Amino acid sequence: MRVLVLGGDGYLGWPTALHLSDKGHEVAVLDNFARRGYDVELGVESLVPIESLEDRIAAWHEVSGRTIGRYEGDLLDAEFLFAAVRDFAPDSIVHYAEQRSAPYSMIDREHAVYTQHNNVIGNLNLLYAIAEIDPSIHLVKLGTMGEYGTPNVDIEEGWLDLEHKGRKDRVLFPKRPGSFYHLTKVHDSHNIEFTCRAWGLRATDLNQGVVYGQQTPQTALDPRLATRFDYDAVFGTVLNRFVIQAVLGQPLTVYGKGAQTRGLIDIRDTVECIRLAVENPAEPGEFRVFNQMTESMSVAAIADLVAERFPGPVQIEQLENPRTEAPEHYYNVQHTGLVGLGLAPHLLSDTLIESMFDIVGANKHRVNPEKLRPTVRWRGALKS
Ligand code: NAD
Ligand code: USQ
Repeated sequence: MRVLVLGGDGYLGWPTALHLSDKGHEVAVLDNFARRGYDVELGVESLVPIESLEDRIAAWHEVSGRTIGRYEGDLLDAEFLFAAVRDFAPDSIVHYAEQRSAPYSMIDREHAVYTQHNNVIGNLNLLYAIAEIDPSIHLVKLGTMGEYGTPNVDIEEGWLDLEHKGRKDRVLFPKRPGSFYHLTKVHDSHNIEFTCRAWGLRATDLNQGVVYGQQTPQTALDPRLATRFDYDAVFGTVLNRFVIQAVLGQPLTVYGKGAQTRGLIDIRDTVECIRLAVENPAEPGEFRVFNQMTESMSVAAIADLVAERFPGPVQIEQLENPRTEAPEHYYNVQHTGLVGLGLAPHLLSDTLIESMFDIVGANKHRVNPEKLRPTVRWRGALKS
């Protein structure tokens, strides 16, 4: 199949492009390098050095003999986006190209507006491009488990069968997101569901949990194929940060008591989930939702796991939580859809964490320890 990966220069987009190319698909990536720009803005860089997109693609050609196409530009530039979709004529578009950090979206008004504009309008431009150029293109959109928040009932896969005052309907599962970033994914889901209903588009919305890990079989083939690995308090995700903090001899920064629970997924499963979604498309007019996570764990349990596996002393520190989130809550998520398509999850009981210690150890001189502590507070940018 022909697959266009939007955000293909990012943490997940690049390994996804490699995985799909490795499996024999014709792949092109599109990116505006906004993510590399946030690094400059925040004064940080990926823990593992990454090559330019051009050099990565050349390295993949050298290693595999396969070619990946490249489009450099912004989803907000509709003319560019339409031209890219027309030129590549994909069967499927995988959409990763959004500002994805919750803390970044909560820095201040400008960052909230940027995030909502970039994500919601970029996605809307894409829906128009698909509808006008070829409505049979299958959209595989990255959403987030954080769309649901932490309701006091089981979380279903996107839809809820509802009985109210004796009548029944099937409705989108209620959403209660926890940041302006997470809210963009809710807005996207609504826009996508509407276009499936109104225009007959076909889409898979993947509500993904927190991703951990840095290597896939393809990125490990050559150092030039490495994907980025974020450790800072704005873009680093929790398990990756705890592994890095352990190796640096820094305390693991548990926010609050750490009783908040999140869905998790190994990066190797992320890329496989995308392949499964692409190869098993939604029907025309269908808005299909999968919860893309493989296990749930509290933040405190993640810290304990890292401390237990690390072959040295580890200190766990409970910081005042800079975010506004439920300190303790019920959490039970349905996530059988992707397993039904054939996903065989890698769980944390595998040896992954140990292999991450080595990657971090080899690059730890690149860390700026000042960037490890959280500085963005959910209430911080408000005047009162
Ligand atoms: P990332 O920031 O590393 O990658 C996103 C890429 O999209 C970047 O390369 C960026 O330059 C590009 N981009 C952003 N806005 C763009 C625009 N307007 N036009 C063109 N390109 C643009 O993020 P990631 O960690 O790879 O996440 C990818 C997707 O998966 C995001 O949508 C994110 O919300 C979702 N997701 C990520 C995680 C996680 O733990 N990393 C978990 C759940 C969901
Ligand atoms: N946390 C800590 N200490 C840290 C970092 C985080 O206790 O040093 C806690 C947070 O308070 C939160 C949890 O760990 O309760 C997860 O935080 P995170 O930064 O790992 O993840 P989050 O902000 O939710 O965002 C990440 C990705 C985002 C994706 C989301 C999936 O950046 O793109 O959408 O994970 S989910 O969490 O399912 O919504």
